[in-house]
Amino acid sequence: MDKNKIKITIGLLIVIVGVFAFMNRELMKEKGYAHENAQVILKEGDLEVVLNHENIINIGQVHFTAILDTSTTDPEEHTYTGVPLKKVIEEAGLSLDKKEIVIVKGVDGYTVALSIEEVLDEENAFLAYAVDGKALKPKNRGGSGPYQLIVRKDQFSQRWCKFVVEIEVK
Ligand SMILES: Nc1nc2c(c(=O)[nH]1)N[C@H]1C(S)=C(S)[C@@H](COP(=O)(O)O)O[C@H]1N2
Ligand SMILES: [Mo]
Repeated sequence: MDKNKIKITIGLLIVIVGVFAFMNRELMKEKGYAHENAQVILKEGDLEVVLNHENIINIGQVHFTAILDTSTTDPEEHTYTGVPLKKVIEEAGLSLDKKEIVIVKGVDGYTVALSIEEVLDEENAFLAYAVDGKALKPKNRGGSGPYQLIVRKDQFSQRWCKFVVEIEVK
């Protein structure tokens, strides 16, 4: 091969690698991808930060009890494992300063809004990934995970967003 051909080949390879890196970045921001890969997308304005399971575990897990009460089950206490929602937002480098609400979305489009006061209360709003010592399974395996918002102080669990893929501060 002459020098020009080598240069063109190297140039093409760089472009291809760049395109794949870009496509991968876009894919990471996609909700279905996040759900399948136990990632959560955090948003503040135009800023998007993706946290993976390792990032979330590294925040420092806590165990807490909460009473699950759905339309089909009687109230029952469970022990959940997870991290305070406030710390997830901090881990992503986002600020709650001068914000009004935090919007949590599930992969099915279910959306729950929390006030900043609720999020600042580290005994109330959690991002859970296990219940009674078992990992929360994703939607296609009949679970409510891999992440579920738990709002302990809510009497009913309709605001406990299952399959969390996105958290936006506004
Ligand atoms: N992502 C998501 N989270 C959700 C829901 C939902 O449809 N999608 N339903 C809510 C309601 S109304 C209840 S009562 C609880 C428990 O619902 P389940 O009994 O269907 O699990 O989850 C809440 N979280
Ligand atoms: Mo419900």
